[in-house]
Amino acid sequence: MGTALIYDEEMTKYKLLWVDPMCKIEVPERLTVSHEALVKSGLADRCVSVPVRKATDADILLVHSEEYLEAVKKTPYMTLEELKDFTLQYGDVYFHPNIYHCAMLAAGAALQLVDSVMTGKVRNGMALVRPPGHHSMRSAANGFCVFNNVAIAAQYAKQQYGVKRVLIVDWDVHHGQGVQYCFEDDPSVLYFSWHRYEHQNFWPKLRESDFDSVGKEKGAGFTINVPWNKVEMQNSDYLSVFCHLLLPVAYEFCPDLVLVCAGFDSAIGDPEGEMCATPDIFAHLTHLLMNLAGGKLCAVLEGGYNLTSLAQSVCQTVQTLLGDPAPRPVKLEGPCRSALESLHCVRSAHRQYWSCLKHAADLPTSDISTKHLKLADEDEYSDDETEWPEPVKRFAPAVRAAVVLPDAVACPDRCHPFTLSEDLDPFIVNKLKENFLKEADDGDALSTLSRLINLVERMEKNEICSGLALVPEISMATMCVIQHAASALRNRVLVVCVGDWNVPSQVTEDGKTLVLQFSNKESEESKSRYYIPVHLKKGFSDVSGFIQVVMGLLLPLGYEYDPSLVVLVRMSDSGLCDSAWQQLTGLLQGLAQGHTLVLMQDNEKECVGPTVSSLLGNPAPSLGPLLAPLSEDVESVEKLRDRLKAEWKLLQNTAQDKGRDAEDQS
Ligand code: Q9C
Ligand code: ZN
Repeated sequence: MGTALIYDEEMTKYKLLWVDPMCKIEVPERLTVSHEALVKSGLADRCVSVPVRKATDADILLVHSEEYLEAVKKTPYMTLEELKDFTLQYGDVYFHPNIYHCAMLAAGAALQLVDSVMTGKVRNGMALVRPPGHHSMRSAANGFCVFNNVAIAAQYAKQQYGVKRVLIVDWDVHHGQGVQYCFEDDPSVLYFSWHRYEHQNFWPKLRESDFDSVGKEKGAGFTINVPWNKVEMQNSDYLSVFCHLLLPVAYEFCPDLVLVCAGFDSAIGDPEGEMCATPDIFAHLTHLLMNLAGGKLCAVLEGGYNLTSLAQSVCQTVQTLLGDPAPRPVKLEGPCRSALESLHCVRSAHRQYWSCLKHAADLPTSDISTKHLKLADEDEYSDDETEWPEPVKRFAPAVRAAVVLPDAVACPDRCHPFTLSEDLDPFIVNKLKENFLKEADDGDALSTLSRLINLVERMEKNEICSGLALVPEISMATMCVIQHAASALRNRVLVVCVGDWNVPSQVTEDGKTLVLQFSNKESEESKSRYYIPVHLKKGFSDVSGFIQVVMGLLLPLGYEYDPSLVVLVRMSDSGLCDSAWQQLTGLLQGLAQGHTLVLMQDNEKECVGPTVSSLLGNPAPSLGPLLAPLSEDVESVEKLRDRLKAEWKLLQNTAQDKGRDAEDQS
């Protein structure tokens, strides 16, 4: 199952023919540099190249009016003066004799992408298109957009394939008001957008881009707007919104298809956005969406006006769609105060619509000013003052998943049966014997532990991406791996334990190991920053409680801790269903460059297949629309978040979390 790449040089063949400072940034090179970067990096070659097609009139009419289509159809025959005049009736857009043709190809490209994904020709894909689409409305061009490519694609998917629920994630830095208008009363399309807003001072300056526009009638709750009221938002601001808002809601919604309005003007260096998120963040945003809808994800280019930042961001997105492990996230701090205020407002505006947000703090309106404030005019942004390091080259190790299995268990397809590549250092063997095998001088156990140590070392060298081991004594194996990785290799290790294991206190003393444990027993409150036990009332039979912990606690902690190895421990009889386990496994691979080592008790053989599938990068099966988590669980998780949020900044999700007189007043 591959990744489609849709591109046609034809879409570079229109440009601004007169002087207009508003439109000069929308240039043909946006497409050529993006495509060339994909070719140069070898990514284009790894994709399935799908040709564009022209959208039909019927396709366009899924979203636009007949009058508007007929009007645009005349533009190829207009003189320069007529084009200028025609342009004047719309905002921030320009026409050209060839733009109608390109706009038909852009919409058609989005439809080809939907066809390729829905028919199973590919798993996911990206369409590089011009003109962009998300600002165009039923009867109006706007913001460089002529036809609303993604809105058309969503309607088409519903009509052509009977898709019941579509999630549209608009990570472009502008509000895709055209998409919002198209679906505001439609509960089958969940539209999420974050956008530079600055209390309604930033284009398109609409009242309805604010957090309290949530959709209308049956569609109430299915429009989610996150206004950025300051510029210079960073990676952690974006990730916070994903973990504490978009992902929980998206999992509850349970889409059959995910469409991304993939604009990269939300990346650093962009003259429009003036944000500070680095191109590698798009690897994570993409990865975090790839286990929804059985992996069916279509990304369609929207904005992006700094050619360097744009090309890098496109590459990060496509490389992630191809399944290569995401890079370690760059410079994660806590979210800034303004981002927290926005997050707080959106969560509370939506708490009546989504059970995962029911517990979100009610908005104390007096505290947060989101009113329309007039800002002082600022100097023009100069993008050549902004610098950022080029993203590190990502590469997928030759071995994606290595397995250490007892002889009686067959090695699953596409896995690498792990054998010792070299004899272990006798010093290590002695230590193993001393620390773990004192009593029984068990040859089998020694061989298993030696293989585990060697596996960890080869993951550290990035020769192997992930691993799975079925072990006779899981506590011993876990301790052995942790000790070696944290002490000998001096790495940070995130241990996620599903089930009851008595975690020895020395493990979490020095900060080299962070343990998050889903335990069936209610335990005493932990005092350690590095040992986090979570107890769910009904164990794992309540999948929504589990997902709530994964999104709201585990992922933020994991991202902030930034481990170089994730050890995922599954005790026997955990009771967690396969699909939830696979979601967990899949999502965790966004951390530590995909270096996940799964340890399972040897009586969990049935779980080998599903686990390996996730380690190989296959999307996890969807969990079905989620119900409300138990209120006791919600409360206990909230208590935990409260205890930890001072030390783990990515756990913050309300305006109060920052404190009143904290450093960040800017
Ligand atoms: N400072 C897209 O990103 N406003 N469209 C330009 C110049 C229009 C953006 C103002 C921005 C349109 C798809
Ligand atoms: Zn944009």
